[in-house]
Amino acid sequence: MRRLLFVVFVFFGGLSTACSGQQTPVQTKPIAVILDTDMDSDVDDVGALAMLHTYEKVGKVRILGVVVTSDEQYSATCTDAINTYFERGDLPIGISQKDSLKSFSKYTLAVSQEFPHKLTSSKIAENSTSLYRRLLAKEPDGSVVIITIGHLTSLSNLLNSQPDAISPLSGQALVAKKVLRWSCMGGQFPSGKEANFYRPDPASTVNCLAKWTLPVTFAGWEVGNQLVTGGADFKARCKSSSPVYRSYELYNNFKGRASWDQVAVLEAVEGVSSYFSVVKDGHCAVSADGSNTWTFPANPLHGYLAIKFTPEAIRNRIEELMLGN
Ligand SMILES: [Ca+2]
Repeated sequence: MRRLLFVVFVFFGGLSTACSGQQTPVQTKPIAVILDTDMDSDVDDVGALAMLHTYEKVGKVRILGVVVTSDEQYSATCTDAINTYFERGDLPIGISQKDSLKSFSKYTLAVSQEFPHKLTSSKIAENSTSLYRRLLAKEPDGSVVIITIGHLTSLSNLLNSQPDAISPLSGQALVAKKVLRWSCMGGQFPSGKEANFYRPDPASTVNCLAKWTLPVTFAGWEVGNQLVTGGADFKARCKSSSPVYRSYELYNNFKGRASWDQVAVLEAVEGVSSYFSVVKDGHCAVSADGSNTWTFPANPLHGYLAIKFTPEAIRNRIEELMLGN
């Protein structure tokens, strides 16, 4: 469940001007992607992962692995089952924690039980820091796109990591060398308090933003919240044998859900394209409690998304990609 504790809209006297002139670069080879997900309480993570698999099938993406940042007991096995359904059961999965796991998701246990996969338990999955480092170390410099659609504990741990047998570089240096950019579902813009930033680990958000030295685009809560997907139309078009279908069925029986996480994937792969504009006139400042504000001075590396095209067109595009037919 996503809760918005409070919403404080701060208007900077015309300073938050959307820049609409950005062009999506011509893509010549698949984008190497690491997805960092909290696939547990909400279901949009399922839609986002399905989108990535669809992109991979058409050659737009090469998924390197999935980081599961969650304390949900069946989050990693559910992720493995979805990957397996999309014929990528070979994808490595890293987890943020093995202890104090809980079972609170409406769909991860059922998907884990009903769909084949190899990972038998979260407890035997690789540590997320190790996986991040291993995947980054073997990729070409400046090539990897990180997409976070959950809280930032694993990314923060990566940035804090020290040289090891995998790489002589610190986590921060390894990221600076190997990563191209970060697409982050998090925050509310221009100001607010959003779950990925404040719950359960706001210090990780502060740390990530302090140590991030590359381009980052924020898909704020207010964008995906306008884009409800996974409803009755989706049910009619999705294969009932799909774990995506099953997850949305179990979550709320196809009443639909906001597409917070799918927006980050859409932007990460297709760029700003015709769907969004990017506000670039400030930077995202995060407080210790995880609340955030878009403020001066401008940091050219920071931007946040605003809807430019019609929400209906974006919804349709997201659902097409979620279907993966
Ligand atoms: Ca999520």
